Amino acid sequence: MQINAFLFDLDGVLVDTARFHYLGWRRLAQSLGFDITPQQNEELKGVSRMDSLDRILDWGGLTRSEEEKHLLAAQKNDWYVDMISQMTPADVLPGVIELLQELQMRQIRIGLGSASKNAPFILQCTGLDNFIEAVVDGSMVTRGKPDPEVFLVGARMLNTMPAACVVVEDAEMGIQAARRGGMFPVGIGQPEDLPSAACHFPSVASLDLDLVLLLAQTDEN
Ligand code: B16
Ligand code: MG
Repeated sequence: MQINAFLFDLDGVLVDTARFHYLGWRRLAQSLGFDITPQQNEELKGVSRMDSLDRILDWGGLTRSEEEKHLLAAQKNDWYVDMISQMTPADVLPGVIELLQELQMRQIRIGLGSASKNAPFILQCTGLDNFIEAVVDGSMVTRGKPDPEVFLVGARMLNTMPAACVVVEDAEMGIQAARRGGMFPVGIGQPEDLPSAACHFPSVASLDLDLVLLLAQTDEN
């Protein structure tokens, strides 16, 4: 199948916002009397805001009512938005602009499938909104990754068949979402962290576009 669209995850692929999520969640945990480690933060990659909070409260051995949880999540998000509002085009990860330009030259359409409700704001701060035709963020879907909804909606917005899409993701749950949606999943990171990916690259800067297109176009899954 001819590939005619790429759907990108945001955090960990186009920009590094994981460090800001960590600072926000850590501050929240500390305000509740415990701490979270960088390893625990890794487990929150690609996980929605409320699901992240549930995991964190669990790690701290705490339970909170739904109303309290919404207040805690809003507090963390206020701190997080303060940090991401300082982002500029310089915060786009290496190799990303070059890849997006190359895709545009080859007339391959570009979409975003992110769990983050802040995705449109981050795209605007970093200038990435100039490249991305279809944005699907956490406020537009009801089921989080590994459900394929976020990518299926993106494919539909781009008028593309799922089998004609490549998904670029840094989280195993996102890779699984792409697989379930019938798309070709490219992992950014280490193979041991992304066992379901069809191929891997350590970073977007090292992604070999010709190789990905060759593999995706001959993929029989
Ligand atoms: P927000 P992605 C995800 O973004 C992050 O990886 C994850 O850590 C975060 O909790 C989630 O977005 C929700 O973000 O609180 O801004 O709505 O990797 O799917 O682009
Ligand atoms: Mg991610």
